[in-house]
Amino acid sequence: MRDAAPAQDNRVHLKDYAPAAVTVTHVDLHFRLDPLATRVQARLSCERRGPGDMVLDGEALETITVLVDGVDPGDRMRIEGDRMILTDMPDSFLLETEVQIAPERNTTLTGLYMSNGMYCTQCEAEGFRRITWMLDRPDVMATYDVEIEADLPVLLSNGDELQPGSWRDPWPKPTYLFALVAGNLVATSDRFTTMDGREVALNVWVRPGDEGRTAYAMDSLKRSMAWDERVYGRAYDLSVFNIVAVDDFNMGAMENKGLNVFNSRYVLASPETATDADYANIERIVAHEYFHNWTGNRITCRDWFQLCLKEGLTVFRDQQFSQDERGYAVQRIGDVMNLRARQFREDAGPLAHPVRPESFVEINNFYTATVYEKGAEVIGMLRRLVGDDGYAAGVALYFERHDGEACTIEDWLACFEEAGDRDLMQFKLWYSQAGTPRVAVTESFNDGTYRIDLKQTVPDTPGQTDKAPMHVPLAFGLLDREGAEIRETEVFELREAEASMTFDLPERPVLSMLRGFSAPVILEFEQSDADRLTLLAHDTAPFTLWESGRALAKDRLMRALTEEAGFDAAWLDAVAAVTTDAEAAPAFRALNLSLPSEDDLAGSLHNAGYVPDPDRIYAVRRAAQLAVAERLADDLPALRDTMAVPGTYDPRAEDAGRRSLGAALLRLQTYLDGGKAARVAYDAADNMTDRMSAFVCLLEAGDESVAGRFEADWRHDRLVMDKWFMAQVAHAAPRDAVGTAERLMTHPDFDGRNPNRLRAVIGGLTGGNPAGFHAADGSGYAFLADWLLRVDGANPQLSARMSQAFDGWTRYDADRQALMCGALERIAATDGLSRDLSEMVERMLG
Ligand code: B3K
Ligand code: ZN
Repeated sequence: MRDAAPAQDNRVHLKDYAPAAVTVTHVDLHFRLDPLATRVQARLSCERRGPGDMVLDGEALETITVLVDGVDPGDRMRIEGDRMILTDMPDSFLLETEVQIAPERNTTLTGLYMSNGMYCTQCEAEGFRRITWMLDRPDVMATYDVEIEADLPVLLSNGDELQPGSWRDPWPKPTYLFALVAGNLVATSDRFTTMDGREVALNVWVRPGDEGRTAYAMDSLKRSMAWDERVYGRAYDLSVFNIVAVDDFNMGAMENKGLNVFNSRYVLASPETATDADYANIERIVAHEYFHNWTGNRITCRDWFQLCLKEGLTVFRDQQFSQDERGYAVQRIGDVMNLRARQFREDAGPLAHPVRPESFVEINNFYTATVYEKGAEVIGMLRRLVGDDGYAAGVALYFERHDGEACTIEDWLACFEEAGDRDLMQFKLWYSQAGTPRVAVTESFNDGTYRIDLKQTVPDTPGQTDKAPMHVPLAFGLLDREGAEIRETEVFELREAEASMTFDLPERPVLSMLRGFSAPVILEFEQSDADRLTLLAHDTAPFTLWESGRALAKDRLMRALTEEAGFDAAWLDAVAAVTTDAEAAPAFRALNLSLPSEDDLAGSLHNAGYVPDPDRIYAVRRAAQLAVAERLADDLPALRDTMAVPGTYDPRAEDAGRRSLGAALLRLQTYLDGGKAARVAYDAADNMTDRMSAFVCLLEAGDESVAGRFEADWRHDRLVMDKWFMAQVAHAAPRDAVGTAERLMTHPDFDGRNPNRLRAVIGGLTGGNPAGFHAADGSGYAFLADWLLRVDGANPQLSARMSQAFDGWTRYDADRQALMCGALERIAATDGLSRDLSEMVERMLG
């Protein structure tokens, strides 16, 4: 695949894809584990598929032997940097290699590494080449036999266990799904019987002492397995499914065949240590990784440009699962909030890229909100266009036709064109055109004719201008002035740059547009307050109902920021009405109370032609919260009482919803009483959700002792302490945020090598405290740049990921731009920068 790229260009291009000349059909691996001198013997069964050399990948390997069919290949083998080139190979041969690696010295957390005395692997995207010589590319799918030799009680790999330490994976898989775990681990075990009657042993492996916190992960796994059978007709296909919790992990989790490796924060939960949000994340991520078994593992990606084929689809599936398990409305609203916060931001800045990128320097930089979350929205649009039956038929055809293959987006779409009998040519632009389309909506009513005019534009993004109109499914409905629905949801397919719809009606209706957030677009629609209030009170579609309240709030905040307008009684009354509406679900009422974030407001101001001032955004947002608190003052104590959840803690969505509204009300109360109620709540809390809610209120209220008390109670627990580190930075007053982060990094429990801990402090600042990060003196930027450089040598994936905090730099005033640009240039000028971080910095500098 790389051979076709010009020699001096380190970019990989989609257009250069070519299948390997020689492929590997079976892999035999023997590991003799040792922290500094692990020996890996590999026997690769190789078969020619076309003319040319065999080019294997290897990184940081000490090569001991290379044999072809048992003999030294002599000058038919050469090693050039990270590649081994074998020339004049026969049509079929056995390649045997032995290498030595040092997992303990591997700080990158890819390949084989050690975490707390445990051996573990992370091979996606290109980590396998750090274990042994191999064709480390997803279109080479092989069966594996693995033997592990080590003086450790638990030795795990993919597939079924033949005898202790010996594993066979009968399903052909690419290298990135390989996994090995060895250590002193204990399992929580259970069983699942598949719909075709096969018994599957389920294990959640953790370090001794953590076994009391695995129940929810196991329960989530069983529900995921049942859901995939019920909804997609997909059953599990091995005799065992293992999940392992690892403390040092670069991301959330990894779907290795039959052996999922998880960041321990997405496995371990008990009521005392985990919040409702943690439980929801565990459920979602366990489901996501499990669902990959079909969408990703059985059918994988031909090349890394097709990453959204597995990730967009699997996110879509985990979102469907969470909707079924937790309720559609709240889940969908949460998913859209997340999409807007992360993907819309990405799409609006220098890192914008298509759902299927066309080139990369380091593929790990493309595990993005665009590939994942926008990729999932594209699947949702596809389903809306082909209908539920068309979607079911298309997916069934995909599984039937491509099982065991490495596929492309074209393969996927062809299934829907055939099964749904639709032309998806224009729809395919969603995969290639970056940027969030804008759809402007105007309406008019004349002589019994109601008319909606629609106009779409797709903004320029790096490397892309003059884009073609997209195929946008717009779900909408109409209400009459009293709020009764007069037209149920229908879908208008916007395909041109401009289009209109007309309706014969006795009076002007109220338009409920973009129901269910049917397309990932920015709607430019200046709807009247009266219409928004009607929708907020009566819309039958929960997403647009919430969105109307959101639009009212956003409008107030934007006017306060740009015109110094105050907060009017009509809006405050509307907020109060939803908050006190005993008929509405508490989780929904809590969502309605959460104002647009500081980052959202900064982006919106920038889009509207203003220069955002982070301090002012912080102050105005607080003023809005205070106004809401004052409006609700009389109701707050009684309302909070009604949200108390009786009985023992249960993470179920209904209880979590009550706790989330209770927490939102406590935040408002804290504005009025300076933390009095929060102090009582902190002392009374019998679960981590309530404790954290009160904790952040007290931090914001400036309580001087609560951090010390929290630390004394929880210092022994690393996952709880991550929350402690993060909350103090995120909820510090902006002027103290950088100082707090600096101070915490000298705390004895701070460990800059542990991604969770590092992300807690750095993310607490860059994501959690925007006004602090954007301190006018540039101290936040200097702090981030220093840390990125410090981390980059050890863990490039982590530094590259965290650097994204700089991607909004062009939004700000000239002084801040100069400071951020200076920080990026300082990074760029540093010698020995990783490929990962240098690509990110170059893209951000443009
Ligand atoms: N597939 C992995 C992500 C791998 C990231 C590599 N940098 C987790 C997931 O999406 O399920
Ligand atoms: Zn995934």
